[in-house]
Amino acid sequence: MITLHGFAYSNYYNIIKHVLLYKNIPFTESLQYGANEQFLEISPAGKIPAITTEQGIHLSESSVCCDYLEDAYPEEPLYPANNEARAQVRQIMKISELYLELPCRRLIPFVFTQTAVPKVVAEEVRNTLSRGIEALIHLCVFTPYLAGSKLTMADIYLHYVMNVVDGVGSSALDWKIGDEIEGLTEWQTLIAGCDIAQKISVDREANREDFFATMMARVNNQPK
Ligand SMILES: N[C@@H](CCC(=O)N[C@@H](CS)C(=O)NCC(=O)O)C(=O)O
Repeated sequence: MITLHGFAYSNYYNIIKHVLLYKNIPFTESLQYGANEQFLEISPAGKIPAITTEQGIHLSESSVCCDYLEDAYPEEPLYPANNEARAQVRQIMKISELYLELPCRRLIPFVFTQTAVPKVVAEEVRNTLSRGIEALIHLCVFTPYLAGSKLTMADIYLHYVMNVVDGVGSSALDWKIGDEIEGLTEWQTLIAGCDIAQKISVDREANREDFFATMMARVNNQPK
């Protein structure tokens, strides 16, 4: 059986978890907050999430894990069959990560410590986000899913990216980023309403306290 390593408060973890549940792939969850030598055997860059396959191979990087799961478990496909359409789905995923998720992540330390974001950082993040927003306006069709009438990996990916955009970016920059993309709010409601997203949201909330206690202990350099 596949093992999913990480913690339920992580949006990257939840991307993989959503794919596993959508494809009905049996898996177990192994709670892991990283930052220890042993975990590097599983995830060489120490990043959450990682999976261990049924064959005992460890894989990290969420988009790599997504592609592995699609290749190894092609039932309930999450990419279109056509090469160009597949690449377009991956394009949305890549843009979501590089130009929405990652710039918003730069703001996490400021939100976490409740300190003001330096102007130069806010400006840089805003500029990068603006490019991501323009790209998504150009690429997403919302009919009703991002790439057409069928749910794809891009829908799962962007849904969890938006956790960080809404939870960190919008509050730190005082900017409702999602509102810039027509159709995004309705799409978010659609995805958030599905059974899998609801279950993941419940599991995420259940992990909130432990996650923040672990992070605080780390910031204060104390064992938890
Ligand atoms: N590119 C990685 C990013 C994963 C990532 O940043 N995960 C966070 C948790 S949500 C993490 O491991 N943070 C701890 C660290 O960077 O040391 C992926 O797609 O899986």
